[in-house]
Amino acid sequence: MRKAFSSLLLACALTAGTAWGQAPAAKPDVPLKYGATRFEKRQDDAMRKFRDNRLGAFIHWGLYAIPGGEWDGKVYRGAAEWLKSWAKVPSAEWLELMKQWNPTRFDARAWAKMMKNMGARYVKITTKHHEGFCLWPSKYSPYTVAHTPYGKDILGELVKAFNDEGLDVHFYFSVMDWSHPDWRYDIKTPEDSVAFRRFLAFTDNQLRELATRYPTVKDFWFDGTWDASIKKNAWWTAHAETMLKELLPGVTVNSRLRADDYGKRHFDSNGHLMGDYESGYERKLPDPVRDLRVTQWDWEACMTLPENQWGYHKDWSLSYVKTPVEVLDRIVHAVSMGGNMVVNFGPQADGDFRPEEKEMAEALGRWTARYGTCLYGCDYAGLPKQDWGYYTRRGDDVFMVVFNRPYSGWLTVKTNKGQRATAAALLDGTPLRVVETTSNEYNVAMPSADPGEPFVIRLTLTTTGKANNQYREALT
Ligand code: FHN
Repeated sequence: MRKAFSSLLLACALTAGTAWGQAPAAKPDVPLKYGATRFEKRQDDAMRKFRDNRLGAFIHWGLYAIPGGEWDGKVYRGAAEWLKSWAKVPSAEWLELMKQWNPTRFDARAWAKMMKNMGARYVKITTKHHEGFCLWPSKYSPYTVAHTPYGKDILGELVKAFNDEGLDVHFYFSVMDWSHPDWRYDIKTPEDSVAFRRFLAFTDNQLRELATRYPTVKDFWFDGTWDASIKKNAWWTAHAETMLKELLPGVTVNSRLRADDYGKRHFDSNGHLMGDYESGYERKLPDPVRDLRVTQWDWEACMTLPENQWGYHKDWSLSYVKTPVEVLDRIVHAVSMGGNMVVNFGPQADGDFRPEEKEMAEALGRWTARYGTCLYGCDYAGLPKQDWGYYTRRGDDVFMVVFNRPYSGWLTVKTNKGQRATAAALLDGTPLRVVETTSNEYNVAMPSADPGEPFVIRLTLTTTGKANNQYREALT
């Protein structure tokens, strides 16, 4: 069935390119049963919405929020959601934390307002992280919110609250599950094989349960898929993607889920992206000059505020914490290269957010309220990167997002052959001088009053004769 489905998609793409709107980039040379099912970006409405949203919030919330990085009086510097592993806590002991799960200050509507005000268009929620604790009352696991003092369906409350605010909800799901006796890191014996089959059946049940209980979910973001056990069961990664897409037409799935017949992850053995978007940019971003190839596919990056804390850690002094401008820089950087950015939050065990996270959300919100037009629905502009910041583009609107003020007071713009920069203005319409300095090179004047924050200029480009995007062509 799966093979037939893949062949059908391949046939569609190879003929008029009708299914996906574009012709394939290359003919596969390694025959694969579980490789990519398309060679170009998905162009349907659901995928466009995913892409246009551009800015998301990530929420890592689980039992690890209770110890907050400390076990038996020792504070561990590593990621708080991995504390069970750092402190070598047996699962049975770790899961005892469920008895303390009672987030009395949890208010899903307040969370939704906070993310909305920040300018996030979607929220990715950890339904289940590596520890195995489920934020929904799964009937397939004893380790869920249903069996805690709190008792209520947290995921359900969040989905409703976020959707009520007009935010899309994406589900983070860790396939690796430390609470399950049948989880295996590798398959070395026939017994491993049998146990892991049971584990995959359990995982299917949970995924089906999530998709049917919360049918407004727009995306499944898989994690914990890097072990040999999964790579040796590539069929399952292809099956899980197909199953979710049959249950929820339009749903998007990240590349991290997928492995091909040879255990190759994200990109198959023919170099084609698996899943709908690339999800390897975690706490890092592609180089804006050297890595322009990423503009050819959809991708989403995610980032932490401290160096590497996703779940709540009580001591943020242990690593550098980014400033709002540094976070904004990364958001705009991603969009300027055709990617999405998800900013992580790790709520406290009581259900509230730490003050630093609230302040960050507010600071980002003040900026997105003024300048968000340079993010939503925007894409790679096809212009060479300049030191002052980043370009983004939506249709004919090109935005210059200025982070660094040049001493000269002029912002250099280099255009493609056949393209002229004819006007520039602040978003409130205040015009800025544009001076042609040499062929395809212009200076745009800084505003007379420095906005005192990263700001946005709308640039008008006029095409003269045959425009030629040499930066795009250099990619192929
Ligand atoms: O191990 C996890 C980590 O805790 C966190 O969830 C991140 C988020 O992208 N994913 C894994 C590491 O890649």
